[in-house]
Amino acid sequence: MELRAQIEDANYQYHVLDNPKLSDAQYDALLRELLDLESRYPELVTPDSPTQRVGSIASQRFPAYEHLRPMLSLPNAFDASELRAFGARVRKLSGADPSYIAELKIDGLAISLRYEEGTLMRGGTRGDGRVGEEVTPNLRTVASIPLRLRSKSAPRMLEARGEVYLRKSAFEMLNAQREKQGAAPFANPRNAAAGGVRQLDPKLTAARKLAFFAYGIGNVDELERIGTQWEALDYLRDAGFPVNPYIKRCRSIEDVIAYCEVWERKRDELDYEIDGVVVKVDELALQKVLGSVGKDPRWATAYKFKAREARTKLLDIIVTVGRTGTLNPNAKLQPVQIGGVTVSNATLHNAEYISSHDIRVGDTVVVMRAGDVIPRVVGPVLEERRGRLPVFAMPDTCPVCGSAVDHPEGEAMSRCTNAACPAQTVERLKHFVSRGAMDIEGIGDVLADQLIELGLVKDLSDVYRLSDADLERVPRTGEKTVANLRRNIEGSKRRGLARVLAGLGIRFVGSITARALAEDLGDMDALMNAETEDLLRSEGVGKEVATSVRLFFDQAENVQMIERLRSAGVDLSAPKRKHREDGALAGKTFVLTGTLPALSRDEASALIVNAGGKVTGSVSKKTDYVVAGEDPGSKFVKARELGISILDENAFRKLVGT
Ligand code: 3BD
Repeated sequence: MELRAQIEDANYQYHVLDNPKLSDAQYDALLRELLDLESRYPELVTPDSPTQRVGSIASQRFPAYEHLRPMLSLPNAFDASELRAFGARVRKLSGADPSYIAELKIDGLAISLRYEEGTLMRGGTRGDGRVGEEVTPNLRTVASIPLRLRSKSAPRMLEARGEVYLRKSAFEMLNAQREKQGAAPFANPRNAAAGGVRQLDPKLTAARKLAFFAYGIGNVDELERIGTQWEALDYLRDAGFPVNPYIKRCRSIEDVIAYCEVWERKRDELDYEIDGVVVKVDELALQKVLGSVGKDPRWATAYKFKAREARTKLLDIIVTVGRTGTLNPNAKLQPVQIGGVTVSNATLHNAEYISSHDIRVGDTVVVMRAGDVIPRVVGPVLEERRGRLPVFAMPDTCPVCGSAVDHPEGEAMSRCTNAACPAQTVERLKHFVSRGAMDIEGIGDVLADQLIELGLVKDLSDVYRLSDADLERVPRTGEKTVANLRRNIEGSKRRGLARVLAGLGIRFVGSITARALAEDLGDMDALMNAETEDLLRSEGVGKEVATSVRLFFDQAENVQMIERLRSAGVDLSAPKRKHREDGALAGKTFVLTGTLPALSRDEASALIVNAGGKVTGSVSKKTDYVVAGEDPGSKFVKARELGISILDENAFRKLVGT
């Protein structure tokens, strides 16, 4: 369309060439004409229309929203010492040693909501803090924003403040949908939320499924009743606003620092992005005493989490082979610091990911390291690409064994077709001997590599056929090491069916599912002969799991390998689950998360099962207790959200009576 092209040209001349050909007024006139056209003929609106640029034209699209009181800014603190300096200044200026409120800093979009006599009348974005854009119809589509206050006696006027955000799960779905429609994916949930709030058509805002957390009051008529930030949050909660559940009252700056450390570690367990912690002096009277410098309050600060992204050069792409034969492309990077860790390797997921993101060796790439997960390449920085770089192609033979590579239609991963591929065998072996499975101390990564390389282990059962002479062939294994290994290998034969099953590496069968199957079926023969329907009766076994188990035992090589395990003397039986209805934990369901100080996961499970309880893998409304140790994961968060009892090791021991 002519008009669109004209505007885009003007944009390009202005922003890219730095050489505007149109005056601002001429540009605005063209844009207004296009906006008018598009509002009359919405079918003409395309994702690449200049009207879809968020921000550039926002000021003429929405009326002004004047905040009742200015929305302040937040000064930043980047580490513990800056937080201590903030605390020291607060103490010095106020002459008090106050309490603080620590809040998660939601990575969304700040807004104000105005309620008159309890009804939402207007809502707007922060803008410059004094005036923003009025986007009331859009904000009304946010399900968690109350349209009417729930308080019995509504104030004449209330301005609530908070953050509109998009859940990570909703963001993933939105992007998947956009990709299907051929639209460019959003870079992060915040951009998607900001774009959503500024849609011309509120139906499009509604479709984004935005959410809201309230964190403050701009103005309320009977403010005298509220003396602290804590009470303000209570007031907002009672009025029907969602308030973040992890907000904490801290007695000292050291408590605040501990809170920041915890959440910097656990931020990935939340279903929404946070980029820091907001620290506020609790007492409103003290806030007044401290006052502001310009827009910066002296009574609040934002602790900013360390960046988790960095740019560096992609030196090479190396393909490795995983336990199930998947070909995994890995990025070799120019080493770079991310969040205090040096990163020189990152995953590139699969060939499709590399091509759809147009990632090439030689590019400057953005690398992200989130929590404990493997660093990943987010994408190339195209502006920094120099010259022509080669497009990556997945090898069509296995880089380890040279066998053909299969890439099933509709699947992301390419696979080596050779089940005996040494790369797969070594990964399977490492899994088999690991702590959650046969737990053979002494066979670590190095020895496992050597056993495969020397051809001493070809399938898992060979572990039990290693002679002393075999073991002595391995470099750096002396007499004593061999004797120790012997003992550990012998000892592992008595672990029982659940551990063997977990060690086989059957797709979808982890240690908890393996235990359920082992105990329900009793021994390996029953398991190998079981129909899918028999398997489905076990806790945590659905169609996908049952099919995968059946598939494994339908393969002759697997059955032969198990027969060899049996003849080597490996115990393939399990104590049948006794129904201990009189047990102390009869009928109770447990979930384990994190590392307990003294009990292993299996020991804790055994205690539960012996007392008549059940252990499952995921938290739901049916869970009675979550036993949480050091570094608990998302299960802990879920349990808190559902209000399920959380036990530490001591409380757990008391409950089971040990
Ligand atoms: C949050 C100010 C004060 C009332 C000023 C202390 C700067 C965005 O979860 N409290 C929060 C959050 C943001 C806040 C305050 N509490 N200000 C807060 C905030 N729990 N994100 N912000 N803001 C909101 C901002 N936004 C855009 C551009 C510049 N500044």
